[in-house]
Amino acid sequence: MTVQKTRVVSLPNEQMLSFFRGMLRIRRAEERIGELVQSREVRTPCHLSIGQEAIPVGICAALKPADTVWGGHRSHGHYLAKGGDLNAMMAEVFGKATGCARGRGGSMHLVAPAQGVFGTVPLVAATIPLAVGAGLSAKLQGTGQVAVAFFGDGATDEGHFHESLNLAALYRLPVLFVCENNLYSTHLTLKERRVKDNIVESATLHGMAGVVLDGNDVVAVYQAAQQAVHRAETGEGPTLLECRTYRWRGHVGPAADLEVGEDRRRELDEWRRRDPIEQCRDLLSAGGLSAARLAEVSAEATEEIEAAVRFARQSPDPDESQLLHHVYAARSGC
Ligand SMILES: Cc1ncc(C[n+]2csc(CCOP(=O)(O)OP(=O)(O)O)c2C)c(N)n1
Ligand SMILES: [Mg+2]
Repeated sequence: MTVQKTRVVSLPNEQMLSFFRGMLRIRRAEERIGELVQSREVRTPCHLSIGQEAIPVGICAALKPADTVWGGHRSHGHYLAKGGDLNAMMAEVFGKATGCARGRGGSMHLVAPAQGVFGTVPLVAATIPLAVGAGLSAKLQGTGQVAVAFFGDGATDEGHFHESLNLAALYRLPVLFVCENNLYSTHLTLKERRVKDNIVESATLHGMAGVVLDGNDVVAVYQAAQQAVHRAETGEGPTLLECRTYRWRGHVGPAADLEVGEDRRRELDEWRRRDPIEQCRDLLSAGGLSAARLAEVSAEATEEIEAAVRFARQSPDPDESQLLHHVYAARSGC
């Protein structure tokens, strides 16, 4: 398995700063959610993507507003990077009526249709075929939209991952399959689930482009996404991007799951040294951005998160009388 180096040109500081800001917002939001789960103020199960922020930020930076993204149980980053409203996400996590799913979904059911987030769904691999459906619709209607399926390495163990790749390749659909390979599916390592560390080879088998990336390098992810979007938009069809990364927290909740697997502590030390946000900060410093400006951006992110927590706390609970609303589609005349 060879990790492709795609960083060929340096990007303008403004672009790097927007990556830094985007990743920091996700990190701070999830750190805060972790604290709120720990104190039991938030009761929804929360799967944190701390350590993996470069993937949603790098991919979504290459998308147009009308493009769609489809995520799973660990999707705060996908929702925020595609432009989902932070207040509405925080309120959803609190189960409030102002939440993006009216407080009915919690952390694992985020939705922002106006920003192209049509639903994150915790059934592992379930949104991969939905992204293919969105790609098919875009192609048939000639909208020029691209669909992105974000999923974990665990999702590639499911049959419909392969069915989806096959269909998308056959019809040359404008789809990006983004595998966030954090080396674990709950507590099972990749080695315990596969004979070979070769997820990317599924691309060749199904007849599409495939590439392995350093998923902690936001510039590499962005540049690979740009190339994949170009392929999608010019009728060359789908791409599989296997982004190697690591989640710092446990499978669910704020703890680090240090008791899981023999190597977790060593791996965590190693991957913390490859922090995507710190790498981006180093590039910005090297590009001449002052420590004061970086501190300012960091303080802004913290303040924005705190404002979202205040918004969520002050929001009303869903009204009990509405419990059965939005359960079934309303048909006229019924
Ligand atoms: C169809 C299905 N099977 C099992 C589960 C239980 N489950 C939830 S998350 C998860 C692991 C997913 O691992 P991966 O796809 O690698 O994503 P990660 O959690 O690492 O981000 C499992 C098995 C589920 N939600 N849906
Ligand atoms: Mg995983």
